[in-house]
Amino acid sequence: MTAASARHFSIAVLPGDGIGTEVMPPALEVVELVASMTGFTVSWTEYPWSCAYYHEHGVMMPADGIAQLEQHDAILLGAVGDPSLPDHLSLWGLLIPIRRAFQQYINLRPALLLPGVVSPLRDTERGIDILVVRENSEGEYSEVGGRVFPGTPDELAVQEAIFSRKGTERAIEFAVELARSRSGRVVSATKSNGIIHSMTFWDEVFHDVMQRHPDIEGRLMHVDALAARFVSHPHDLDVVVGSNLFGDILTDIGAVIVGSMGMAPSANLNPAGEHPSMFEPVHGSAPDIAGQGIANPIGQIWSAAMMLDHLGESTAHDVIMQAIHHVLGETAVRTPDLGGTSSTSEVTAAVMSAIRAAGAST
Ligand code: GGG
Repeated sequence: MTAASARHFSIAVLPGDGIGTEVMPPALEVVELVASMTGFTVSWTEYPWSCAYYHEHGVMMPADGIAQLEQHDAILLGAVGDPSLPDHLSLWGLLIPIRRAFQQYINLRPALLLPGVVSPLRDTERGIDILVVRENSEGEYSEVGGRVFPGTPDELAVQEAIFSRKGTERAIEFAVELARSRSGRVVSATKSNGIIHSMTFWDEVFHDVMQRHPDIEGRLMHVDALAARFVSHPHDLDVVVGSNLFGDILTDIGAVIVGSMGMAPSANLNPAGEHPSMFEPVHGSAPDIAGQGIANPIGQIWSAAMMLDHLGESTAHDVIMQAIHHVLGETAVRTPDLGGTSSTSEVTAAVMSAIRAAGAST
């Protein structure tokens, strides 16, 4: 990573596949606008690494891909995956190597119900504002294991999950610090009744961390009960911390209860700032709607706003978020996933116009 000169940022752009290539231009357009309004500059370097790239080159990114990305202050990613390639090849060929090489051990995923958005849940009067901290570098996402007797009736597969004290502790510590700035409560997702080695270890580390923070209320919940709680009592939840797999599953629930997978943002953070962090919507490449111009750009725009906040441009972040609030809360402009009829470009235009209007009135 280069030393970011004052208020200029070099950003690596990986649109990826499917709707990733459709929602990325809106996010760049929005960032350019807030940059010009709030006084910073951005240079974009686009990398075509994707399933299409794989079909041409046999790899998701070149051998020096990580070194190329390291030159940038942050990475903005769209979506990766295509039916023409098994998902584990695209995920392990691009996203996971980036997360691990850059020690992006926190995946921060907000589930926030915005005004004007209809949740599938009946009772949302008390709001939904959950922040999930997903451990992002180890856990169940592991290449340790293998197959024995392939292609025979005795075939078997072994998949090991890896939980280190360091990796578990730093994810829980991160969640505790977040909780301190919010409700003071953390719920930890476990399943130690069934998964008796790694999850009892996770619980033990959670207890150890909580002992160091007596001001924070910590609670362990089995992930099945917690998943149900996301649906039955989302207003009771604030900061939730979970392993790589549990965090991934809980955040899909989080995304749909606040209206749509198309809106959920995420940040893959290297908290020490030694390497670039990566920002991407929770949604995938959605081949079913790709090419129709109806993908919701808000997840990508919101992810870009999280990137700006991470880079220290909190005013720009707030301007974007206010514009999103305005479009959803005050207008009927929304894509079909939110029950509307607007296109990707109409939603983008509405966000841009709300940003301009906010700029004109200050
Ligand atoms: N924008 C997110 C995306 O493309 N995700 C693809 C995927 O398979 N992600 C799995 C994961 O985040 O663990």
